[in-house]
Amino acid sequence: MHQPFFWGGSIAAHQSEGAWNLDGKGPAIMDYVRQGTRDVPRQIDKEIVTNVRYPSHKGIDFYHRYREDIAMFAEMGFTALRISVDWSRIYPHGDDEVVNQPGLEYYHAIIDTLLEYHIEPIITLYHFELPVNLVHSYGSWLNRKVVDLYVRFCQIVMRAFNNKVRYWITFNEMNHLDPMTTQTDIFTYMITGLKYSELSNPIQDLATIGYHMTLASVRVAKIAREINKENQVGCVFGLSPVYPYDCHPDNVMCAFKESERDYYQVDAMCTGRFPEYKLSEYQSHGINVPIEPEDADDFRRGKLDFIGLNYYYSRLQQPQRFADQEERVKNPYIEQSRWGWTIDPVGIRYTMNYIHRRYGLPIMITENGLGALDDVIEGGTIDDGYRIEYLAKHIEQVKKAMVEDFVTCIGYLTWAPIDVISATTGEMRKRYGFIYVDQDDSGAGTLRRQRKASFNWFKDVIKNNGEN
Ligand code: BGP
Repeated sequence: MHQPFFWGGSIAAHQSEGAWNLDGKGPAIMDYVRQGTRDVPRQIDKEIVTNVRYPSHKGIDFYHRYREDIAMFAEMGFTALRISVDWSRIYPHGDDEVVNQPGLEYYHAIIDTLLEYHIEPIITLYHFELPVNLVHSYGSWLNRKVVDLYVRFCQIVMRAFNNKVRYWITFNEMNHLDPMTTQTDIFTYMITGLKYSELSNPIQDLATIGYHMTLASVRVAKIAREINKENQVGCVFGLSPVYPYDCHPDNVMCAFKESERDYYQVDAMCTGRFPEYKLSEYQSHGINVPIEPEDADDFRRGKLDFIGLNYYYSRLQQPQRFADQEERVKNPYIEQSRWGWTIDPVGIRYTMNYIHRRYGLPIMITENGLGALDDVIEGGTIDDGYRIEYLAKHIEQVKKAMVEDFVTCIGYLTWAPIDVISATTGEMRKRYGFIYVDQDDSGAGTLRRQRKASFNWFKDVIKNNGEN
């Protein structure tokens, strides 16, 4: 298959669409997450209550404005757009007997619009959009039945768009829930709809969830190629280097081990078997992974065709002696964004090298970008030079990885080409786009779209195939 290099961006349904209860959509886990206090992770509700803002309910109204938005992406010269298909639009409760047709029609319309502009649709099948009924009635990914229901949903979607879509992504960032690490409630919730602090046996539960999600991914990859042998299947992981605090061998070892926590699922999906080292680790803690004999075939035949890499920052290993400090120790060589995310372009080259050498698979950069406060200056311009600088430096390192280190990379997609709701904070003011959306954190605003300075800059980058 001829492999083009994709230039474009990534968005997710729950952060952009809005229309949370229109045209038969059921409630999904992110629809229960309300606007929190600034800079603090959002509250998690059990019910939808009135007089409270739920950022996903309105999103940026991509649901109604996708034509205008896609036309602007086309104007920049995008050759790919990664969107997610929200499970709760297709099966409102996750386990319904029949498909919600308006949900399928909506995604047909988006995909058709992309194809009209010769933009390749890249479809994520799970970007934190779990129907809430599957949490309440099944216990989320703790239950193997949810694997079956997810596979059924993916099958319906892959068949429905078989004539139009070749690039499928099974999951977004499932790798952040390593069972051996204490997790935050908000991250656990985003991936599973469950709260970490309420898990009865966190290590066992996260091991079960991690196994089930990995199994779901390999099963879908296997079926994708049965549906169409041209299908290219990836899974997206959030990966970054973990630098040792200093060159003391103990710290180097600790940094290595911390980094490895992100990789057991990548190993499982790329090597064709659930890794022995993880099973041994579980065994030593008395944890049982719910493996069934028939799973082996899914692992063997469900290997990935490419790895999706979400890269934002690098991390610094925290030596034990700083464990009781509230703030993490900072890397003195690297600046940070307002939200404390390090800005480290070399880290993307490092990570690309590492995963390409470890697995030998093509990489697609599926997310990279800078969350920043943007000011609209008098006259209406938005001069986001800081974003241009961030992206230019990262693209330069991607090129080095490809040209000097011989890493196979099939695309560079920014997060997010248009301002969307922030996933981790629920804020609107944490903006990533080339296109400004007029909405504030309270949900007020006209939703008018406006080109930022970075818009024309990225258009030139694409035109010049990465030179800037
Ligand atoms: C990634 C998620 C995205 C996106 C991004 C930026 O982990 O896949 O959904 O939101 O992070 O994070 P935030 O929006 O919190 O700044």
